Amino acid sequence: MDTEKKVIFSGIQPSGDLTLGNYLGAIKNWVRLQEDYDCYFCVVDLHAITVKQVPKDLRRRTLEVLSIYIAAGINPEKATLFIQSHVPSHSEASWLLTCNSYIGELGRMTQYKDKSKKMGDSINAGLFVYPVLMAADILLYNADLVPVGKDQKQHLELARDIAERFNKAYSPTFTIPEGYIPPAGAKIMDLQDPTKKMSKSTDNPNGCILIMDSPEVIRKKVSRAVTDSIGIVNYTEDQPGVQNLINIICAIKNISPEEVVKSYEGKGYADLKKDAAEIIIAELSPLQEKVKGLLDNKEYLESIYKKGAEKANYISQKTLRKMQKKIGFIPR
Ligand code: ATP
Ligand code: LTN
Repeated sequence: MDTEKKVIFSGIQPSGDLTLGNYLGAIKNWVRLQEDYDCYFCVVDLHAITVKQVPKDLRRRTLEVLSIYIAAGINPEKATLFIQSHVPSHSEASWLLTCNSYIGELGRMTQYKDKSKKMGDSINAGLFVYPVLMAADILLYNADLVPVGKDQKQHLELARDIAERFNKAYSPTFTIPEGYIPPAGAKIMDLQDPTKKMSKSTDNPNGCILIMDSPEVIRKKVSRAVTDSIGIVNYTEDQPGVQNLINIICAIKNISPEEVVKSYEGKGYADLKKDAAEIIIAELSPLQEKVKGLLDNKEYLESIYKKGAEKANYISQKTLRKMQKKIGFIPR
């Protein structure tokens, strides 16, 4: 029975075209974990509007993210796939938790600091309370495990703190979630600046491989990836560009960095890049075909997200009602 399984919750923002980082840091691991857990995978559109979105692009990307989940191998018959804005308890719980969060702890979040630096004077308040909404997502389902890339570790720790605080202030309500950060692929770096995370909201499109990039574009981007002048394929911090390419290969092929390094003895960066590009293409091409097919079948997608929202509404409402009751609201 599903109810005996531990629960997983995770999500991706439809705030830009998804990258190889999103795929290797998050989605690919969800596919591995889905058999053993009761999974909720959400398209977090409420999070996406912390950055200005063009309405028609947001609509297109929301369905594209959902299609990518399915095309990558998430089974909609087993996992619950839904769109965050279809489940009002996320916004409601988020407010309740906002009143149990501190300005100090939110101000320490590096994602907030980085993004607000970029935005200058017009930082919206959503960006500040973003991690509280993320905590609500996770806690409403009493998730045991949250598979995310390394950049989300701090947000996850905050979600744990908020949960513990609420449990202590009232009475045990939430499961304290654990993070699952993959061994390889936890942080895929920008190909043009391997000290920076590969991100869908990057200024330099050449640094970023998109899940939907064509083989030609992938070959071009990988061949131009920044490396170094050492010239030997090694897995060290001193060669962050090469290390990144090795990490990508490891995450896709499920092998260790040592194995990759060994197979390039006596070879150079050109060979590594050529092979990395072909490995990425072989992984993404079948997925891209499936995404295109799914996007042509809006009725099917609708049936999935409607069914998902029904289940998510049912489960999350139960937790929300508990929270409201403990806080002292009159039951409706
Ligand atoms: P943005 O750049 O718009 O802030 P993002 O590309 O970081 O977004 P999110 O929607 O915030 O994407 O993240 C979705 C998931 O993908 C998270 O689990 C995140 O940790 C993971 N992820 C994002 N970028 C990378 C990366 N470069 N390497 C590994 N995992 C990543
Ligand atoms: N903040 C996450 C996206 C996200 C998420 C979540 C991830 C929103 N809610 C709940 C895991 C669980 C990010 O990757 N930027």
